Amino acid sequence: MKTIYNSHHGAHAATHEFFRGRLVPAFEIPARADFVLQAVTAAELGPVLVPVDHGLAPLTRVHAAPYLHFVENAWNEWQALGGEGDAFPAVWPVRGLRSDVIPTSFAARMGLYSMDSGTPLTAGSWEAAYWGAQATLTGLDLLLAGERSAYVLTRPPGHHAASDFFGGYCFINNAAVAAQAALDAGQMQSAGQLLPTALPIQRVAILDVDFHHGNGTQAIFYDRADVFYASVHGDPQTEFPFFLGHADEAGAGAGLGFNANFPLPAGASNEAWFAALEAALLRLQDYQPDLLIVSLGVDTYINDPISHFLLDLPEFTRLGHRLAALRLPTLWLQEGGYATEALGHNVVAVLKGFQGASA
Ligand code: SP5
Ligand code: ZN
Repeated sequence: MKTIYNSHHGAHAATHEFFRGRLVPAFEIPARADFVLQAVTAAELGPVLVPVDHGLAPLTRVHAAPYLHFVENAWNEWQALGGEGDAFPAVWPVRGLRSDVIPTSFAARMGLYSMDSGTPLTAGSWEAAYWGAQATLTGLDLLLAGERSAYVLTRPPGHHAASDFFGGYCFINNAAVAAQAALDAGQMQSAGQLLPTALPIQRVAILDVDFHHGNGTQAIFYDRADVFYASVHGDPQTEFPFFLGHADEAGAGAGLGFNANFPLPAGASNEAWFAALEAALLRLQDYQPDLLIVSLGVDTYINDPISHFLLDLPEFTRLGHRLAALRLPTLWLQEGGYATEALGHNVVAVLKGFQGASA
């Protein structure tokens, strides 16, 4: 399996984040990807490629242009104001306040375009996130050309980012960018504007196995039938992102029936986790997707410092093995996972499990 490595990820390097009234050392740090790259190389998973630039257009298919423009320029605005250290939002347009008038104030726009104060915006956030999306699109190209799978090694992660806000360490929703680009490629193909590839895509499934619910991905496709989203995650009653991810969120309008959430209590057993996965996969297989995108967070790991599931190496291998049995072209996207030194081993266990089974 080829790895597409976002070699710009280190440009996003927060030192601290807010937690319980204090700045604590950041969890989503460059060392995460460094450890994964090391493990991928040591395990001889396959060639490691750099991203090809596909430009901004595929990002604007799922993100609002003013939002992308804001993130791209936020650091310079912050610097011009004399901002010291990383930028954090402090005020949000909650219920009853207006979000249709875009204030000129930078502080106000930080809030308008974000969901939490736990996501530092740094000098290189845009650069890292932009190239993460490009790495994602480069991985998708491999699948469109007929490869069985590819792994996108990137950070910051993406699944909490919605059409017009960042949060949960995420700025650009890579899973959404990939799903939309895959559908757009399928569309061009049926219109005869593109040479037939090995893979005509009309239906995309996104399986999100990160500990946290992918509120951004769900929201982007909530009213659509051409992308099915399924997630197994910590119950939003107690876990981030708190305000989305309940079992009764089934999609809306044309999208009704194409969203499936499987929340589990913190501390859920591995047996419960795999039972929820099976329930998600039943729904996913009913959908008969042409392409599978996996939001691969390994913060489900038993020793993750901010999450509360109990998966360990054998379970990660089992996950990979199980998903191989779906026999779908599979794009793996790196999401969360904060037990930094174990991260590479956990990811490689999943991908080796997948490869071993599909060999
Ligand atoms: C992609 C992803 O996994 N995003 C997760 C975002 C979680 N944000 C809230 C984290 C709060 C962590 N504070 C825990 C401190 C424990 N001492
Ligand atoms: Zn997570």
